[in-house]
Amino acid sequence: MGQAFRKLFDTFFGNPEIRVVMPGLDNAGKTTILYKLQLGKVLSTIPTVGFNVEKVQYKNVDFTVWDVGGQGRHKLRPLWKHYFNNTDGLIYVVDSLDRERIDQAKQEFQEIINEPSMLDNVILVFANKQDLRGAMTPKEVCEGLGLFDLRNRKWHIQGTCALKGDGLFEGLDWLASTLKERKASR
Ligand SMILES: Nc1nc2c(ncn2[C@@H]2O[C@H](COP(=O)(O)OP(=O)(O)O)[C@@H](O)[C@H]2O)c(=O)[nH]1
Ligand SMILES: [Mg+2]
Repeated sequence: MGQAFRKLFDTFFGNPEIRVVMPGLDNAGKTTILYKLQLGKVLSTIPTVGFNVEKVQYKNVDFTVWDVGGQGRHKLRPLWKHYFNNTDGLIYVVDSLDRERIDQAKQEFQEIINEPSMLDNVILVFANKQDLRGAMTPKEVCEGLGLFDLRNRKWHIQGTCALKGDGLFEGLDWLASTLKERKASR
């Protein structure tokens, strides 16, 4: 699996640097995804109390992952805002089984994509935990996040099962080719 991802990155994400941020509520499956990609060593840092950041770097591709929402979100937000600067792609990870927190997931998502530095970003949503009975379908997650209402944004949703790795490749493939197209048209 890791080899397939590395090959994808080699083929699609050319130079210069590509920066991808992957926020989401806790328990969405972000850390699982990061390890599943097997791109390299996952470096974990805690720049401040209650704020855990994980990073993986593979050649010129840089992934940064952290939890949003929950307690202290207003206090922490200014700390992670700078992670959005100079990013090329946003991957927002949702626990599709967590119907109770879909509104909170939406609120965070909408705030993130409306950050001034994120307005030009390509948006990939992973509707994760599709293997679980009772999980929201990708379409339901779309509705839950308000994706259908977005105007002038390039977005895509992908159902995934991070535990098995299902859907991750397809989603990243979309992200890679979309970024490539965009680069070519500029
Ligand atoms: N059934 C199932 N469980 C998952 C999936 N992805 C993650 N998990 C589980 O969900 C929990 C939270 O995952 P984690 O990666 O730590 O979430 P994070 O807080 O977003 O980093 C863990 O127990 C994972 O094993 C999935 O696709 N299916
Ligand atoms: Mg985690």
